[in-house]
Amino acid sequence: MAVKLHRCPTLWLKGPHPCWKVQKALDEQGIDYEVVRHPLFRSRRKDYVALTGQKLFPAVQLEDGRVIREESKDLAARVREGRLHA
Ligand SMILES: N[C@@H](CCC(=O)N[C@@H](CS)C(=O)NCC(=O)O)C(=O)O
Repeated sequence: MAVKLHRCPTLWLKGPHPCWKVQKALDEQGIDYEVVRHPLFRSRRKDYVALTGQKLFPAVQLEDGRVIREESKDLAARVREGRLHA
């Protein structure tokens, strides 16, 4: 089973976009992941809020179900530094 990247649905937004920053780090590290796209409208984001306890994207869910939601720059650094499962 792969880790899950929970993110917004705007897959075409790149550059400094928070979800893209983390997705790019996963790609660069060759980490196998599944993208879970959540609704852009906050009122329709109940599953994501229940999972993470907050509304902002992105978050990474590990194989054991643990969810990591940090500032995207910190999450990207965690991925790059091999601390995703630490
Ligand atoms: N400073 C935060 C910003 C997170 C953020 O704004 N994420 C956007 C990604 S699309 C988001 O959740 N937008 C939807 C919203 O604000 O409801 C980070 O870098 O993690």
